Amino acid sequence: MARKEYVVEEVTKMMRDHKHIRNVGIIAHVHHGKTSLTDSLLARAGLIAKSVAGDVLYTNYEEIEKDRRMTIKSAYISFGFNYKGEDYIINLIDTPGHVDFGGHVTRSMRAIDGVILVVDPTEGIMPQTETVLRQAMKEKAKPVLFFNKVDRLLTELRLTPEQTQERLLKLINEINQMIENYAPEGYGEKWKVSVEKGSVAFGSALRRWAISKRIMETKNATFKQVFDLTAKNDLEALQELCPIDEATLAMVVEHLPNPAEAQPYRIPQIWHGDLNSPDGKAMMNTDMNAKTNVVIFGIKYDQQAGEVAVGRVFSGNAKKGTEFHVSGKQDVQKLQQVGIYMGPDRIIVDAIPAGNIAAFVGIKNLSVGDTLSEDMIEPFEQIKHYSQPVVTKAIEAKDSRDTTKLIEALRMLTKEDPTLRAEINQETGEHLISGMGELHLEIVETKLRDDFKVPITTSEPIVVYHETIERKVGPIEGKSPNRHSRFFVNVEPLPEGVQKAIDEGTIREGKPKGQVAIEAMIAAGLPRQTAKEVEEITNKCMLADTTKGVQYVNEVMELLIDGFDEAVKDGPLAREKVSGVLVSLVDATIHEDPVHRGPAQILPAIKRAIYAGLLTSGVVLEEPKQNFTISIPLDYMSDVISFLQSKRGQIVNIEQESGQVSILAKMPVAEVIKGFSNDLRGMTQGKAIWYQEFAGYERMPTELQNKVVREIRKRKGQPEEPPKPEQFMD
Ligand SMILES: Nc1nc2c(ncn2[C@@H]2O[C@H](COP(=O)(O)OP(=O)(O)OP(=O)(O)O)[C@@H](O)[C@H]2O)c(=O)[nH]1
Ligand SMILES: [Mg+2]
Repeated sequence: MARKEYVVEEVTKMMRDHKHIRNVGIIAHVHHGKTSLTDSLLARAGLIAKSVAGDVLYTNYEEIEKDRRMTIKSAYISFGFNYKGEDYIINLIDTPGHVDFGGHVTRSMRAIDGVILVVDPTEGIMPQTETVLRQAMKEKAKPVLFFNKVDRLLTELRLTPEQTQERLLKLINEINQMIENYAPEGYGEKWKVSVEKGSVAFGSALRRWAISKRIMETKNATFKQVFDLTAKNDLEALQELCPIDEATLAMVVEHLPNPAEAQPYRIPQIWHGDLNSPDGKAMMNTDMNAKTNVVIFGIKYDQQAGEVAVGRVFSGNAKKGTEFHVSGKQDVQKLQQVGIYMGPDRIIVDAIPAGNIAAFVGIKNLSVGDTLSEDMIEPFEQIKHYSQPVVTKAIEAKDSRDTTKLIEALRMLTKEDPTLRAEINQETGEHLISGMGELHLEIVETKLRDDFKVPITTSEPIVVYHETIERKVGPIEGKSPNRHSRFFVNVEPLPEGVQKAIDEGTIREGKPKGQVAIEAMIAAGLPRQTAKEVEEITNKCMLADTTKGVQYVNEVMELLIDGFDEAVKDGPLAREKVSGVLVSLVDATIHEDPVHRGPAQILPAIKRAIYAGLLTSGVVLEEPKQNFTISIPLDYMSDVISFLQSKRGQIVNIEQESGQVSILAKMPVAEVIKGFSNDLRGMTQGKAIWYQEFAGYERMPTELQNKVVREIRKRKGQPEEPPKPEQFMD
């Protein structure tokens, strides 16, 4: 039997034994060595040869990942191993580190109970280190720490043993500080990592060694020996003394919880149904003999099977023929197949019991975050992505006969990756794709060309702006085309705290459901009365109905919501999305005859009122910003700072350490999407290393706004002059 089949057999045998299961994610800043570390675990399971671990980068199996030497998607792999004489299985997720693919990390955190946080101590704690750790904490996934590339401290930085120890201890303190800050209440202290407890390991995934409490105890290894062997460059002896798989697995087995330990505290965090109901109890107890409940956290397209969903089974036993409701919907669908992932391959198995991660085939129209349940249960909390699309490109099939193929490909890609958006510009008919950054879109273009075989042309990148207001106005009137119905609205900025709560997912978009939703709005700073009146939340905008006793308001509410949704998706200034606005309906007269108050009357009426309100208040554009952390030799500092300032950058911090400078600057995305990288590389002779991450939206300088608005309008086939409020008021 091939090794892989043997591993599958081992895994399926073990899947019912909760104590011996670990669901683990590997997370880190880009390139800190997650995939290299994954290799060492796969080598232990016999899936790859020990001699090539750290080189083959098995979970980077897509062509595009090999070409670019980076991970761009999460890879799932289940394998068995023996530790201290007992058999275990790990359902492992190797996540990408680049910020453009951060959505994969967010989604994966739903599936796992613990993480290995990988940190390269030469670079230290980088922006993504903090972001991914925070996401793990939010889903109550417990961390252990792996310092990778420790060889660099010794051979590149040539640190003495004392300096090495000092640097590592300082980093451990900083990470524990972050754990304390971000851990769910009651877990800060418990989840701190420590060398003495054995939840920290130091090593090199590339050179296949690591030292930890376990290695010190079982092999009598010391740091001194590690230093001596590194100095002698005796890698073989080092690997023999400090086996990396043993060090890593010991942390995973000893410190990360098994599913039966984790589910009792994770379920209340991610599922808000009744914990005392039969399904609630089943999930709290990881009961594999109860009804089956699953959360889908990934969708993949497969040549043979089509749409394959990847999910975590929280209770029951998922098998062929199980009938599922999707996210609380009435109708049921039959599961056709379950399987486990082994990196690129999906292997069909008979059943997947509670506490494991599995692949599901045959349930149609699933989206990431959906709940599959045998009973109709309250769906799991939405999976909230933190970043927002900031760059758009227009995209066209070179041959118009490929247009249908292009649309289908985009549909699949946006399903797989909910952080990618694809839209059609109704005026110009062009397809627009929006993503987290340039790399994100570049990967999509490559996939369209290479995987879907659609030759395409694309535009230059375009920035995604928002429209918002800074003062309250109203009541402003909007009339229906037949003039029989009128709506009066106030528009005002939505309080900061409320916007933040929507960003963070504590307030959910859509129609607020129940007292919990109202309390969340109040806690975020919305007055109690307003919170009770909110009818809809879209694009970080709210519609509240403050009217009392106005006839027929309830009858037309669904239409008002549709009109509001349309208005905020397509703002009046530049037809960009409106963000951060509270629209309150304060009065209305509505025609008594339903024939005269259909969609053709009500939608334009409420839209006109909202547009007139926004324009009267003075709509402003907000532009996306990114924080850049740029590391350069000291000599280039003043040139780089002037360059950043010439691009409207704001220098936030400058740190110096042994001839290197690290500059933190907040940059407008508009200034960095064209030629910025080449310029920065050129002026530093290729010595600059930088990372960027989303830093939110900020108001554009007034002197630039006018020009930008005209450019956007022109591009969208609109008259260049933005409309006046009166145009919507007559
Ligand atoms: N010196 C040294 N280099 C390492 C070590 N581990 C990994 N690398 C190198 O670091 C680079 C990134 O390694 P990966 O394992 O791909 O890192 P990653 O975190 O998976 O990267 P992304 O998934 O793209 O974020 C590769 O060139 C590796 O060879 C190590 O222990 N020492
Ligand atoms: Mg990787």
